[in-house]
Amino acid sequence: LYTYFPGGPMWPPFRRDLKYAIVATSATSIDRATLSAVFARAFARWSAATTLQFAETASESDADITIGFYAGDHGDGEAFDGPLGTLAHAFSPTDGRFHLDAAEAWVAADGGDASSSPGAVDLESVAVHEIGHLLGLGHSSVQDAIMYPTIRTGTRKVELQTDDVEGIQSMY
Ligand code: TQI
Ligand code: CA
Ligand code: ZN
Ligand code: ZN
Repeated sequence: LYTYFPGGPMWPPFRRDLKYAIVATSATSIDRATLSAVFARAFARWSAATTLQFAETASESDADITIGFYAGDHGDGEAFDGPLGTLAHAFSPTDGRFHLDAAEAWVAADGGDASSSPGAVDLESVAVHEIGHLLGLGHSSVQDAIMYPTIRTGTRKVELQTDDVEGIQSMY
């Protein structure tokens, strides 16, 4: 079953149009257009299940959600750890920070399977999971759910499952 973050933080009812900005990309080799497309697909999966809408903005000061790639200690007390281990983290509502470990071998698949190269991590799969956290979901005990706490490397898991949909629809 799905869970919430402790205390059940959520985006308030008058905030249904959320803007996100991709603010730190110098630490990844994935090009900007590909990043925009991957994050747009990941947000679209959650907006399809709720009344929430997401739009990318170029202006960090306009953004509710900020996305960036960082290596090692990046100033928020949650240092990244190099390849594998922690892949990414997101803060609970309404903080909006979503950080990805620049040291991962990120793969931006265009709808097909993730690369099977050793240690490859599918960016869209991690994005869909972290957006769940940004919206206030904790981890699920359902193994197929997007919000389950582990994923096999080299696999792609991007479709919301019934458990994820029930979790998010209980909030939004
Ligand atoms: N990052 C953890 C995560 O997002 C951070 C974390 C650990 C956490 N404990 C938490 C977040 C408790 C909220 C509540 O789950 S991670 C996966 C998965 C990670 C893991 O790098 O381990 C994904 C990031 F589920 F696949 F294992 C994204 Cl998809
Ligand atoms: Ca790592
Ligand atoms: Zn961070
Ligand atoms: Zn998680």
